[in-house]
Amino acid sequence: MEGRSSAKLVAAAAAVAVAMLVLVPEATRAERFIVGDAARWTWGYNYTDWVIKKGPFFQNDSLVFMYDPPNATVHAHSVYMMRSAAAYQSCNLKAARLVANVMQGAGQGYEFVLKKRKPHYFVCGERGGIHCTMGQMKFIVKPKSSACRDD
Ligand SMILES: *[C@@H]1O[C@H](CO)[C@@H](O)[C@H](O)[C@H]1NC(C)=O
Ligand SMILES: *[C@@H]1O[C@H](CO)[C@@H](O)[C@H](O)[C@H]1NC(C)=O
Ligand SMILES: *[C@@H]1O[C@H](CO)[C@@H](O)[C@H](O)[C@H]1NC(C)=O
Ligand SMILES: [Cu+2]
Repeated sequence: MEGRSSAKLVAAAAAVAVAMLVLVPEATRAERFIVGDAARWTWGYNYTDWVIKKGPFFQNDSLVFMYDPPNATVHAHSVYMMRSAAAYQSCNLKAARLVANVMQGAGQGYEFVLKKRKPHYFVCGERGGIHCTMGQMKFIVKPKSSACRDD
């Protein structure tokens, strides 16, 4: 009798453990990435290459843009989101949306949560697009569904 009820308890505990393993990760396993890692958000770093090495990215992961506010020796940077692949390709900022201004990369940086499963076209908007064209300060991230996270 006693053996059977403790076996039941063990089975119930195991069922709860399995349920938690299945349910918890989806809701909580968002990752946080410092864009460019040690290089941070700066002129001349290859962010396209960084995306290839860091990816895939999943929905609700976040990207942190870190850059110092401008002064006599530090150049200004910013973060814009392009509305189309064509604008991204040509670094045409006309219709771009400001994500973080030249001051917002300071301190802990500016955190952008990848809420939507669509391509996000990030660029630096400084010097009329020159940081985007010449400075390589541009990259595309298309988050996958978190259900596909397999690690
Ligand atoms: C940046 O990295 C990408 C992907 O690895 C590569 O295709 C591209 O040629 C690199 N750009 C430069 C300017 O080196
Ligand atoms: C992403 O986060 C939001 C808000 O915290 C949450 O409502 C949503 O279910 C999450 N989506 C995924 C796919 O994890
Ligand atoms: C400019 O900013 C950088 C980084 O925040 C800082 O290290 C440097 O001392 C500042 N220079 C001047 C001239 O204020
Ligand atoms: Cu820049």
